[in-house]
Amino acid sequence: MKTYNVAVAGATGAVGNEMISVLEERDFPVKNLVLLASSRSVGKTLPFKGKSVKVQELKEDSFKGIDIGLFSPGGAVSTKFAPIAAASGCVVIDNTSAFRMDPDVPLVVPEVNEHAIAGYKKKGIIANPNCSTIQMVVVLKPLHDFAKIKRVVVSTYQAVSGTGMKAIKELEQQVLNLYNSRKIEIKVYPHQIAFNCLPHIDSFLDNGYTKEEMKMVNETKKIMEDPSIAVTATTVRVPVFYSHSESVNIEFEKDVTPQKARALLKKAPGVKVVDDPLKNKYPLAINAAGKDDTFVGRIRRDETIAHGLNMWIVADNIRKGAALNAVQIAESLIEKYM
Ligand code: NAP
Ligand code: 3JN
Repeated sequence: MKTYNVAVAGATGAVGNEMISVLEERDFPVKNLVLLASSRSVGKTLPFKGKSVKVQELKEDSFKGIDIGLFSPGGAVSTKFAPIAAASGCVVIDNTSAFRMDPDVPLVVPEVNEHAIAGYKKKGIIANPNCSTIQMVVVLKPLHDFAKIKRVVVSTYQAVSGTGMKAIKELEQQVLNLYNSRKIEIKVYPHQIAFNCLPHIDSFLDNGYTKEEMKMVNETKKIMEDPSIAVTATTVRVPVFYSHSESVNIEFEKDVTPQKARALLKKAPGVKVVDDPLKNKYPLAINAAGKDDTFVGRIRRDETIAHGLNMWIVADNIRKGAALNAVQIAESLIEKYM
């Protein structure tokens, strides 16, 4: 079997760590694994397949001989280093927003638009969408193919792991200190996140939406290859460690009964229907954490419009929302093109 030299850039972060685990779990054909982070992490080691791998500083010459680069070092670092890596012959799969809307960079969720991977030849870069978009489009796609979606109204309930390691620690610290009647530190978010909900993810734009909300709007159109789908989003941070939940309202061009939607989604790749509310069965963040599938339930008619459904979509934001989706892209890439 052919094997590949793989680099993980941002290896010490929440996404990078999960990428290493997913490569191991899925037995990705790795010849040599190179782990890259900032100079702060030089000297650290991370486990891969029973061995300790040293973390190296990400530098311009880090990609010589590397076939595939899985990137999550933040937008500014990707903007600088992804083209450098691509110029040395490495195909970059980038988890940041740096290249997502570049028309010469495919934005891929394999269950939805795997064919778009072919476009990597233009710049040597494939973009991984935002986590909130990924879990929504794997559910929207089979419904759109059946009844054409006109409009989507989504509200998200996003876990703190979406903000990285420092936010996971901040929620832990705030919960422990509040229980012990001690002062809490507020560093990562503008407000206390423990026992709170913040309608504010990423920075605010001139139109009153946040960048996270506009990512959902624009990325959905690109991945679904249909700019006519209207999307409006409200993104909210909640005190959950792993898995994003979403309330999604969809308006279709023709009728889709809840039964038909369940039947379509039961056959959809990467989707699990959990929808038996009378037995208290619906998707939950704590059940989705650590899983690969996107879970959907509470499927019911929107009784206020002609052809509408409401549903609840949950997935592990660090796995399907980031690391797993990137490794699935890499799997398609090597199967079809390398
Ligand atoms: P994190 O836990 O804070 O980790 C950040 C990683 O980037 C660490 O490995 C860090 O290394 C590295 N890094 C930072 N500055 C660097 C530099 N100058 N040179 C090299 N490496 C550098 O964050 P995360 O949650 O893993 O997220 C990282 C990025 O992934 C985000 O900024 C975002 O763009 C993307 N992301 C995407 C999704 C998605 O929706 N698909 C979800 C979450 C995150 P050190 O440990 O050495 O500082
Ligand atoms: O907040 C979340 O739940 C997901 C966060 C994603 C994120 C965080 C910092 C920078 C991104 C992203 O993937 O869109 C970025 C970015 O690259 O813009």
